[in-house]
Amino acid sequence: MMSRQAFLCSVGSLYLSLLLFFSLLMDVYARPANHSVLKERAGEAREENEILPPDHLNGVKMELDGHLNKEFHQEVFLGKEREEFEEDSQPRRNRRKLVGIFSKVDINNDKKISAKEMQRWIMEKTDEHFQEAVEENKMHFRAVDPDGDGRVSWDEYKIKFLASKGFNEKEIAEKIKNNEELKIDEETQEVLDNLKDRWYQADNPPPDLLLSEQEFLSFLHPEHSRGMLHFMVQEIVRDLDQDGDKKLTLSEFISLPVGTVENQQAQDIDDDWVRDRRKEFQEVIDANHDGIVTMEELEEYMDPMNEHNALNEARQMIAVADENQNHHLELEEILKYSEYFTGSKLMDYARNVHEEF
Ligand SMILES: [Ca+2]
Ligand SMILES: [Ca+2]
Ligand SMILES: [Ca+2]
Ligand SMILES: [Ca+2]
Repeated sequence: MMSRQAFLCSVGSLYLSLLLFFSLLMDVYARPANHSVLKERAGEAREENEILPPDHLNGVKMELDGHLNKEFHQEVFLGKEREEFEEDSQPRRNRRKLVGIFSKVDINNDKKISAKEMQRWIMEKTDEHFQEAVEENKMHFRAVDPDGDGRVSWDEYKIKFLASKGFNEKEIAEKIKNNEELKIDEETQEVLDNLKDRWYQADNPPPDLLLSEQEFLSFLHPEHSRGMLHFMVQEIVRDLDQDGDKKLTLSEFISLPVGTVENQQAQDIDDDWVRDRRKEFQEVIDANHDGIVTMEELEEYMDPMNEHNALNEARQMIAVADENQNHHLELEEILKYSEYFTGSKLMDYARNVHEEF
């Protein structure tokens, strides 16, 4: 078993050192508030070092650190176009894009979106995220396989990883070649151990610890490989499980570290955090509603290719904006709830609604 700290290490040593820093200062930030700060930093760190497995996976409902993916429904609604909505704050253009998406989702062209149509769309967008991951992986693989023989050894990866942590790449390579001891701090060592576990998991038989481009994709993006998805769920349960029975109760799923909430503002953020998690646990993740989330249930929940989940998600998305209660989404409803679907508001949604038709 790996300790909670060791698990956090897998997100990046930056996370851990900041956590330590905050606790030393007896800071008043609550966990979610803390987390957003840390996540930003982790994001920055990732840009510098894209060979590390990301915490956040587009189109997957939970992050590696056990947090719910807040952007999930926008990711599966917009697919690759999500970035365009983020960059482009012009309501007219966003509106036009949204109208375009609407007509693509509405396959039978009856001017309303059914749950089935939305489900099919979600599956399509999920695949889009995966194809993106495949493309990005080509790039990242080239970075770890400079000699281009299509195989990366654990040692080669380890050298790249340590170099990204500020170690001298040549020195480290030389020491590994000569089997000399590396002086690595405990924190970095824990991250390394965790990465090595994952490396073993991603390595298909025969276990030679050499990863091909395909295996490296499983290493960075476990969400599309059954075995890796299983491994990822084990890691998450290990982090949240308090009594070691490898299952999660509601209280394990919503518990906050003791003493992290010290002011009202932080308390409010935490209340939201707890409420969202309770709802997700009871209504979605615990599929048989027996009050316990098993690894199997969590794995089903996190599987991006699960059509049943996609249909659920489709129904939820429709329910949010279905003002006339016909279990379908009309264009007006989508435009009115643009912020929910795209993350950006359309101030003039009603004014020109019929312009395009
Ligand atoms: Ca339709
Ligand atoms: Ca438990
Ligand atoms: Ca259950
Ligand atoms: Ca409707």
